[in-house]
Amino acid sequence: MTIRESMTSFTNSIGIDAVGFLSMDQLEQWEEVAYTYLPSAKSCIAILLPYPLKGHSNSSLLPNQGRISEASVSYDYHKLVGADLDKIKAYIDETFLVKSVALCDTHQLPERVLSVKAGLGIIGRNSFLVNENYGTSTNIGLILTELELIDDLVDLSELDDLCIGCNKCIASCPNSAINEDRTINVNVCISYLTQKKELSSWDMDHMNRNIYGCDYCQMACPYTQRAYENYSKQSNMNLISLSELIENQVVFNRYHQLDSTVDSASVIDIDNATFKNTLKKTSAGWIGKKRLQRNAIVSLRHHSNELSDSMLDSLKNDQRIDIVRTVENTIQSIKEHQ
Ligand code: B12
Ligand code: SF4
Ligand code: SF4
Repeated sequence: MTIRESMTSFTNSIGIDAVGFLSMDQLEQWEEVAYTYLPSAKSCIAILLPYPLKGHSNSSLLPNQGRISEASVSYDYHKLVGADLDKIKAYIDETFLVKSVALCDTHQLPERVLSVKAGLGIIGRNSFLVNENYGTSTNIGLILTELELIDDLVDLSELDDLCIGCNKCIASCPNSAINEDRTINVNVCISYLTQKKELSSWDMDHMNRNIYGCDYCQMACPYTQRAYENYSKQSNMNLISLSELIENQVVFNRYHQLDSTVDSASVIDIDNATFKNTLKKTSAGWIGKKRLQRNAIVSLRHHSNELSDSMLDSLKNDQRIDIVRTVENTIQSIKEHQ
């Protein structure tokens, strides 16, 4: 058995079937960046962890509800991918007695580009890595290792362009953020807007009731839709609403996925302890309670009614200056649109 065969057999044994390998040469302009994480690196391993993306439409939102992207309402993917990477790293350390470093998201290597080079998919029009089996709904993890895995590397010229150019992702984007060259205009992407520290009035007007993240261009992709059908057949995920979680004091774990539709009030009113046991544990949690509450207030500007107006009124004298600013801006915007 070659080293690569033994690695693949191990990753399969822990439930990961999307795994690819790169030589350091293939990292091209990112090779030097990789050496800052592991100076003695000889190769790179990329893995994909799929997640369920059921899909929704904005019309299914009730008044006073907002949306947390389906990509972010499960247990924090940094921890899930991190746990799998740790198992692979331990296997390499113990079996081959060499050093490795595990990386997920928060580092300077471009995970999607490296996944393409490792043969795990292509870059779609929406800038996502599109994998044949899992579509766009995967999170990526990388391992830099001293292991030499240079045999049998992927020949990129032989890869089919899976993206069928249907442009459904482009049509689905409310802010026309998708460029022609398979990149996005980050400054108008809703996902970025919901993560920003400071929001302009334009930003708030264009967040489209999203409290964290955005899924439209993923949901539109036929590969992702097909992947959900396959995923849901085998999934042991437990869909639960935020209010159910709070009321029944359920301990949120990796098998829970929150309903992406959420009462804006339950986010605005959330206390520290509840936040810590619920949203903080999801992939949306890292932006913190204050920013999620701010975004929940922003979501109210799109559906003014008696309840949302009284909620805004009660927040006018809040102690937190940025909450008050968001409330004032939201009230102003509602007046202008009446
Ligand atoms: C910064 C960042 C963002 C920014 C900007 C994203 C962007 N599209 O530019 C913001 C905040 C907007 C964002 C949003 C989201 N993100 Co983000 N993000 C990142 C992060 C940290 C860095 C990306 C980056 O700038 N890389 C540098 C550039 C050079 O690489 P690139 O973005 O991949 O783009 C290049 C390629 O597309 C390449 N390219 C184009 N065509 C081709 C063809 C070939 C053959 C090749 C080789 C390359 C290539 O050209 C581009 C420019 O050089 C990565 C993690 C990481 N470390 O990579 C996650 C990551 C890309 N994000 C991810 C996710 C899940 C999201 C969100 C869904 C989160 C959410 N719930 O809303 C959204 C989706 C938005 C979208 N449509 O992409 C996943 C994507 C997984 C996947 N299957 O693609 C990643 C990989 C994190 C992870 N570990 O799972 N994100
Ligand atoms: S994540 Fe949302 S706003 Fe960003 S490019 Fe995709 S559809 Fe557009
Ligand atoms: S929706 Fe169509 S154009 Fe967009 S990434 Fe998927 S296959 Fe490509």
